[in-house]
Amino acid sequence: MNKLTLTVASLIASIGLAGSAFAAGEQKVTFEQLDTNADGFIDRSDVPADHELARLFDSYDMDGDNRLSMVEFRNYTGESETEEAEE
Ligand SMILES: [Ca+2]
Ligand SMILES: [Ca+2]
Repeated sequence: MNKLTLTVASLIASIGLAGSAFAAGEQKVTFEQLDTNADGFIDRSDVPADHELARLFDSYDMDGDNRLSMVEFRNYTGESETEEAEE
């Protein structure tokens, strides 16, 4: 019986841990933070494998060049500034 209680307790503890880890992953990162080699684009290699953007990369790579420009990244962050349109 004690064993069961312990198991349940550790289960609840691990759910709590997973929950806080998930919350931390929800934090928005900036373009500069993800563009680790500072070439002005976010490549797949710039995105940490455990970041949600690694999963969503294709959906935000609008022109299919396998990298995210500032404009494409803003679609992800929800910002819709179009004042500095760089080509
Ligand atoms: Ca880059
Ligand atoms: Ca692109």
